Amino acid sequence: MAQRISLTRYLVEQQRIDGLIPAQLRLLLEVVARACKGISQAVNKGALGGVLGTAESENIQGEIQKKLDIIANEVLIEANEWGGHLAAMASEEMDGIYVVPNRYPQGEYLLLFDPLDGSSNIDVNVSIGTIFSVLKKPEGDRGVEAGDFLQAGHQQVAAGYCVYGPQTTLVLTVGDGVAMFTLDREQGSFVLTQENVRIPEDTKEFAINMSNMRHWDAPIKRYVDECLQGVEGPRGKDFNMRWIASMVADVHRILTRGGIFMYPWDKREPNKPGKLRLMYEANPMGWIVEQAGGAATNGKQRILDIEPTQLHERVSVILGSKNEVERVTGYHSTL
Ligand code: AHM
Ligand code: MG
Repeated sequence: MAQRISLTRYLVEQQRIDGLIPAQLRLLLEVVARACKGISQAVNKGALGGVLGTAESENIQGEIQKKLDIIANEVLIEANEWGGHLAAMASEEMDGIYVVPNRYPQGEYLLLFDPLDGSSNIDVNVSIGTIFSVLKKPEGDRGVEAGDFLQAGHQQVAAGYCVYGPQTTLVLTVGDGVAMFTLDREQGSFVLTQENVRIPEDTKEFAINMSNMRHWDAPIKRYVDECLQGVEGPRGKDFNMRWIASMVADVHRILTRGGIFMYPWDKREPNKPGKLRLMYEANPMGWIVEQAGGAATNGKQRILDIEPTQLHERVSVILGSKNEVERVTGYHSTL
C-alpha cells in the first residue's frame, strides 16, 4: 500500500527541499490547518452544537453575521495569536486588523482570512469553507499597521482554502503548485490526496449567479449568451452551468474538473467594483488557480497585479480554465 503523507510531513519536506518554506511559515500553515479542523468539527455538529442561525451583529460590509462566521473567526484568532509566527491578522469579520497582543512574541507574517465563506449555505447544509492568504510583514522595526497588509496578490507567500463538504479538504499553495489534503477524522490529520493539481485549459461549464443577468455589463452578457446558445451558437458546443454560492466549493470543482467562475461588477451597486473581497477571497483563490495552470482577472487585469488601497476592497472576479478566462477578459477590451 502506498505510504500516506500527512500535511506535517509534506510541509517538513517542503521546508527541506531548497528551503522552499521557512520554519515559521511551516508552523503557521500547521496552525491554520489545525484551526480548520476545529471549524470543521463545529460545522459537522450543526444544529446539535447550537451553531446554526444568525448572530445579532453585522460585519463591516453591512452583512448580518451568522453564528458560525463569528465562531470560525474566533477559532482562527485563538489558534494563531500565541505561536510567535504572526505579527497581525485581518478578516472579513473584523473592521480593522488584529495585532498579536504584547504578551506573545511577534512574528514576521501577516495572515488574512475569510473565516467562513459561503455564509448563506451554513444553515442549509451545503458546502462552505475557510479561505486564507499569507503575506510577509514589510521590513522595519516599527509596529505593524493596517497599511502593511496592502500588498498585491503576487506578493503572497502562501494561500489556501479548506472546504467543509462531504469531505473536509485543505488546498494549499506556497508557490510550487497546488496540493490537496483530505481530513482523516479517525486519525485527526490531513492526508495528501492530490499533488500538482491542474485545471484543464478548456471547459464546457460556467458558474455565475444568473439572477443578476439584467445588471451585468456587455462583455459578461455576451460571454454567457454565447454559452447558452450551445452547439447552434458561436461556441459550437453545449455548456453546463453550476452555482453553489460558496466560492470555495465552486473553485474546488474547477480545480477538480475545470470550469469558469465569475462574480463580475454589476449595476446593482455601481460604485463598488464587485461583491467579493480582493485581499482574502480573490487574491488567495487567484493564486491557487494560477498555480494550477488557470487564470484569474477582473476583466481588465490579472487579479494578482492589483495594488490594493483598502483592506476590505472589493473586486470583480473571473477565474478558472485559462482559455475561457482569456476569452472573457478579451471581450472586455473589444466591447
Ligand atoms: P461570504 O464571504 O459572505 O459568504 O460571501 C461570499 C460568497 C461567495 O462564496 C459566493 O460566490 C457568493 O458570495 C455568492 O453570492 P450570491 O448569494 O450573491 O450568489
Ligand atoms: Mg467569502
